[in-house]
Amino acid sequence: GDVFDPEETRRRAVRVLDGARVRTHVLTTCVDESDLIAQHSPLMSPLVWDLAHIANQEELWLLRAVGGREAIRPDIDSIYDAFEHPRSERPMLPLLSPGEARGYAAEVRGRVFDLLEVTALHGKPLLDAGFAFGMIAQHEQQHGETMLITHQLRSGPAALTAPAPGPAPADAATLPAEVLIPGGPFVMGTDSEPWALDNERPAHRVDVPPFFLDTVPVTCGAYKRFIADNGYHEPRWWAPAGYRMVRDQGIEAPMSWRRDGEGWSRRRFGTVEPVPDDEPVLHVSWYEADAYARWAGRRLPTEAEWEKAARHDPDSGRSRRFPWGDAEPSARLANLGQRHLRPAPAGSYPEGASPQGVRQLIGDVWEWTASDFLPYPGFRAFPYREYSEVFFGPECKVLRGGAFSVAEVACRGTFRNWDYPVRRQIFAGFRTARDARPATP
Ligand code: AVJ
Ligand code: FE
Repeated sequence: GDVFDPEETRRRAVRVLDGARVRTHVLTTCVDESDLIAQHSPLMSPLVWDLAHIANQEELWLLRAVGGREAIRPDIDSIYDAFEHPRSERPMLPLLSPGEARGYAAEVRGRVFDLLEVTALHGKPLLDAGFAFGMIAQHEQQHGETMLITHQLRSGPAALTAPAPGPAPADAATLPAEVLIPGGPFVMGTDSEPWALDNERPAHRVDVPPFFLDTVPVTCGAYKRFIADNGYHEPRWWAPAGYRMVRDQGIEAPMSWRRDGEGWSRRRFGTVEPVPDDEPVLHVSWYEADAYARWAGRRLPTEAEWEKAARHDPDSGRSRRFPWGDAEPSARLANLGQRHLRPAPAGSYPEGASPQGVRQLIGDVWEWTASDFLPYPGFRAFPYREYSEVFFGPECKVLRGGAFSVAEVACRGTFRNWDYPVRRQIFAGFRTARDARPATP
């Protein structure tokens, strides 16, 4: 890898912390104060809770844990501890007002930049290669995504704007439906990515049998055929708990879709539009993704299959950081960073394709995998059990690849996201796979 350069790491820390704060600012100033303290959905916190929680985590980890500084606001720690209060109850807490929360966040950030200048970025695991600063930038950006979900669920006129992604490239219509990922071992996870979080570690070899993977994510057009084929009413396609969920809740389509004459429309960020056939499907639960795949005669890829397709370079035998290689993402390679408020058409980003030609593995939509969220062999919780470890088990399914809503600092080929299989408000879609070897009779 690169020789570690502390000055370059400091500049990068400033850049990613600034970038996160610019986004937080956009998400918390585009609506008025009453919208910041309102609860737009029982699934989400008031936006002003996220804002002060971002600042409180930054104070806890950077000023107190790294810097050894005395607490600025020890009195509010429990209000902003995500494990003490479920989201639905957060509006009733004695929250900081929007003005107080902004002032607190600015105060913490000013002291963090002072600390960054005088802190050696090595010697302690929290400081190595500036890890804690990278972790806190990723945390703020993860809450940026959470706040974007709140904006999607909020009713009322549009508050956010962004240009639409470009049309699909000319070859999108002629891409093969699936590609073969040859069998064999690859290195999953990482020991070398300096800001990788605990659940991405350690690197370990995994043998993956050959399989076929969809070239692009499943589109709204394809998903409409599943709906039209009565897919939501055929129990044979569904995990039993998933079928109970869709029947009990009367679910007939992805979240935010509405029947519109013969077709479908959807509400997104305060506007209503026809559902575009060529866009990756969004706002489906794991149960819906799993049922669609079975209907299509296929299955969801495992997490190891997904990562092998996204990282393994057959020429060198190495696992790379991204499908296109080791270079940082850019606007030509992937739809990340809330540059757009939607996924790009299926087949977009040919320059970001994997060696086998799989497109849009990074960005656009989170991709549900078949896998439970489990620790890698040799996992060690770091720096706190509540980031990953308390979620390990069969209750959570892994999502990979990031979405248009995900910041570049919080996205890489090893990054693991997870959620409950009923969850629909997240920016999740999927692609399907099948075994390359015929099943033995
Ligand atoms: C990794 C997205 C599941 O938002 O629940 C934010 C990230 N952890 N604050 C979440 C997180 C603590 C986490 N996810
Ligand atoms: Fe958090």
